Amino acid sequence: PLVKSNQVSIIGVPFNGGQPQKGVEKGPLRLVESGLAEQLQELGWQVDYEANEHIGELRPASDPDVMNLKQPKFVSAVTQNVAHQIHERAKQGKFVLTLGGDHSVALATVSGVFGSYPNACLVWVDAHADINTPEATDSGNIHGCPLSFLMGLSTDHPDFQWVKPVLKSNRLVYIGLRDLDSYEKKTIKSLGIKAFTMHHVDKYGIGKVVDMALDHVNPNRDLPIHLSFDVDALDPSVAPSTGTPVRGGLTFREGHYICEAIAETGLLVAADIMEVNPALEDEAAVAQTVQVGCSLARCCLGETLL
Ligand code: 5AB
Ligand code: MN
Ligand code: MN
Ligand code: MN
Repeated sequence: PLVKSNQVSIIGVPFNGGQPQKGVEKGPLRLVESGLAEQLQELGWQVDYEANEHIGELRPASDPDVMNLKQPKFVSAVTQNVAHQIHERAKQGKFVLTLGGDHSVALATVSGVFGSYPNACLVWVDAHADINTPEATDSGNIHGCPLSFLMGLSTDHPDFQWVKPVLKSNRLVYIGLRDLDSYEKKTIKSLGIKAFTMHHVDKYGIGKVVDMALDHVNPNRDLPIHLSFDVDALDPSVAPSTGTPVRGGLTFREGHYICEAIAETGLLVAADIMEVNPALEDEAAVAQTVQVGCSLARCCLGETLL
């Protein structure tokens, strides 16, 4: 395995500034309170946990929209900060497990992980493509934009000059897409980004889809892998407590299979579990979503490998 230790660094990012709904900042603590760290210890990992409970203090007094984007200074300050933290942990040879928080936090995870592993590839599991530019976004919510910054498609926004274009189009693959904006469709086609939508999951089955996805971004199975898992990739019946649910998603097993199969390569160096929102739906739905988040994380760390 590429991770040089049995150490996992859990990075909690209690942040909601990339979208309008309150509650997603409570995701990391709920995942940890439900026993995630202990569960990983039981799998043989040495676990440390950084809660980042004070990142809310990075909110500036005034944060008007800039180039359509909402709360750009808050998102930028938090993600730049956490990017450094993640880079440090990855450099120490630790597996980095980031708990969101909304998906704008991927600005931090991908910047930090690719800072340590420049030849890494990114598997993005999501109902959405999260590749809007400031010009293209209709919502202005930055959780729908991180990949455009990370790929260098948005270079002129004053608040995100720190984000380096670390991600090449042939090192990104999507699984689970089913709700794309027209600009996103055009971009995926024109850049030739490999995308396995739910249509492809139905057509080929999840086993073949993961094989094909890895064949594309990691043909010789020798590059580090970063998995960014937005729980809205799962069907809302599986993960109801999330801000932007879309019907027709991955089943419980399909979601877990992705994590298991990638863990099995021995190349996984970082995983993000994003967009769990404990303030949405009833308490049973929240408990279900939190449990699914924990079990996806455990699968990333080898739970189901023999
Ligand atoms: B998520 C939408 N494309 O830009 C936009 O949940 C949705 O991190 C973005 O995948 C969803 O607002 C962002 C309509
Ligand atoms: Mn997302
Ligand atoms: Mn999504
Ligand atoms: Mn979402």
